[in-house]
Amino acid sequence: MKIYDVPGFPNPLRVRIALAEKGLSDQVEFVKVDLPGGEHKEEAFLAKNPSGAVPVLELGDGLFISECTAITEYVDNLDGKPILTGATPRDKAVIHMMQKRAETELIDAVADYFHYATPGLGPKIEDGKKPTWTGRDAFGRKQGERAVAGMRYFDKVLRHQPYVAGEAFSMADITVLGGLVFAGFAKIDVPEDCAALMAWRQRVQERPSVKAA
Ligand SMILES: N[C@@H](CCC(=O)N[C@@H](CS)C(=O)NCC(=O)O)C(=O)O
Repeated sequence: MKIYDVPGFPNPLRVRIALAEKGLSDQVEFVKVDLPGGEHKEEAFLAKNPSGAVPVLELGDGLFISECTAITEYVDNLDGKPILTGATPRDKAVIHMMQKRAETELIDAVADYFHYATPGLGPKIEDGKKPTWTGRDAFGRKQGERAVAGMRYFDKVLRHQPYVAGEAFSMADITVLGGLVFAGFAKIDVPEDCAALMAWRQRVQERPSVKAA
C-alpha cells in the first residue's frame, strides 16, 4: 500500500493514527505531496483524487482511495476484526454518525476558516478557490465560529462518556482529534470551559498510535 500525504497535516494524521492503531504503519510506503507548491492541483495528482486533497491510498492493483473515512474503513476491515469503525450494526451506525458530526461541525469548519479567513496555504493555492466569491472572508469567519460551537458540542458529549461514540476509542475520536490539531494550526482556541474535551484530548494524545503518528 502507498499513501500520498504530508506528514503532520491534520487529515493525513487521521489515517496515520488509524494505521498505527491497526499495526499496519510499516506496511505502507508514504509518498510526500508538495501542498504549498500546488502538486495536489496538478493533473497527475487529480487523476488519483479529483478533489485535489490528501491523503490518498493506492492499493497494489492500482486502485486509488481518497477520503479519510474510506481509507480508515478499508484498513480497519482488512483483517476482518474492525476496532475503529464498529463491529455491530449499532456500533457502525453510531460511529458513522459521530464521525460525520466531527467532520461537518469541526474539522471541515476549521478547514474553511483556514482557507477562507486566513492566508491558508498561500496565494498559489488559495487564490484559485472560488475567486469570484466576494463573501469568502465572512464565510470563513462564520465557519470559525461553527468550529468553536462544534468543540462545545463534543465537550458536552464527553462529559457523559469516555469516547466520542461511547465506551470505546473509534474513528470518531480520530476525526475530533484531527479537528483540534487543525484548530491549533489555524489558531482557533478551544474554549477554556471545555474541560471534558481537553481532558479527553490529553488522554487520547497518550495513545501509542497518536504518539507514533
Ligand atoms: N475530506 C477529506 C479532506 C482532505 C483534505 O482537505 N486534506 C487537506 C490536507 S489536511 C488538503 O489536502 N488540502 C489541500 C487544499 O485544500 O488545497 C478527507 O477526509 O480526506
